[in-house]
Amino acid sequence: MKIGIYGGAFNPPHLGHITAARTVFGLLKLDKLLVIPTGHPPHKLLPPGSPAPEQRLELARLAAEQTGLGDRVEVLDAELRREGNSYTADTLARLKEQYPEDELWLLMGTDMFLTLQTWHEPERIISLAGIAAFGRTEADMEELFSVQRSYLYRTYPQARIFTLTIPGVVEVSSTELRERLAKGEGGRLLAPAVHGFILREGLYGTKADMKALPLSQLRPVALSYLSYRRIPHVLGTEQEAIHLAERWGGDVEKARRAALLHDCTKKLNMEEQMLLCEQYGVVLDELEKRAPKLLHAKTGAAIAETVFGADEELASAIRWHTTGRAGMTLLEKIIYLADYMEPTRDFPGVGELRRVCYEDLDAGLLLGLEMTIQEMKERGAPIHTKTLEARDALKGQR
Ligand code: DGI
Ligand code: FE
Ligand code: FE
Repeated sequence: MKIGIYGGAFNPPHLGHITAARTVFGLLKLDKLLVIPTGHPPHKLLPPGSPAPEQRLELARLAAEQTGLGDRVEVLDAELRREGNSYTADTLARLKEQYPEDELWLLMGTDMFLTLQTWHEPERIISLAGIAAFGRTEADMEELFSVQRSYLYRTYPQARIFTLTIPGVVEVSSTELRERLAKGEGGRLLAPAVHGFILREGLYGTKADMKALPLSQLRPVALSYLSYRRIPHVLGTEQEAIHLAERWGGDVEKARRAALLHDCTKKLNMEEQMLLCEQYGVVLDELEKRAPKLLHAKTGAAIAETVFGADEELASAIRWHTTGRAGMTLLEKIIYLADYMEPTRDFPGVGELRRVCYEDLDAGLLLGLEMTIQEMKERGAPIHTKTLEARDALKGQR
């Protein structure tokens, strides 16, 4: 196996880190990437709003997930739990013990690469791992990298070095980024989910009011609750909800908010869902106790209300987005259908459903409900009574 090792303060992890990790992973054809956030230097007094070790770990995990590498990327918390920084040479030696048969590659940016000979035991580092250095511009590469490369090859003949330019990598220091975040800027230099976590936790001097977030902040915050693969679905639902609300005279802003939050508890497991139900007094019916997929609509509505200050109309659109119910409000219909047929959905009949929804909303809703009922029958899954009632009520109207 070829294993990449990417250490750093990641305080916070930004788009530059994510792009570099993904690019080096692809070009070196790595099999695995270990991300290692370093410990807090004990001599440094941390400014207020500095993340605690658990928060830095979560930031690194969220950022690692955004590389899209799935379970090929892993965040190690060993260094973070240690007091102060550890030497890279020691970290590599430990990893070499753990992976004796594997090829290790140490990832680093320009500044680190250019000062490698001044690190603790550079020779040991170079004997344990190849060096994968990335720069942001051609100038980094040609004028600086080549000189350093020849120097290292001369000094450490066993060195393996791979240098590359990553165009489009953002040029920002973490210090500057933290200053910008404190002023309410800099979000565009972060993956949205990472930015959302920072806002949620009020890190780096951000002071977002969770109960009154503007859409530009609600979006990253909402995305920070999702698994990486669900993000396109939720953004698609927002887009479809805008379109449907415009078509049928709904409240576009509310539709967007509901869409962004509709699956905010989806990644929680049954136990976590049940805990939320207890906490927020969510009452479950018999089927919901057995079908965990149905639970997230109710817990999502509770979170929208209590954490994000959603009103009853908005919360109710989230509450009924999975099953539907008889006598749905316009917003409930919009969210139910946007969730079902947003652009990233792909199943037989979705094209027809989209067409009908923009021609006759209730006809679209009836079609959506009937398709769900049919699918549940085929899967042999119990059908929620609310779904049957919703269909019957619509049929009775027509
Ligand atoms: O959360 P999403 O995946 O975006 O979509 P959703 O909230 O509509 O959830 C869909 C899931 O819920 C899908 O796996 C099927 C399940 N589901 C929907 N209606 C019923 C149902 N499961 C049962 N057992 N009975 C239903 O009536
Ligand atoms: Fe859902
Ligand atoms: Fe959904």
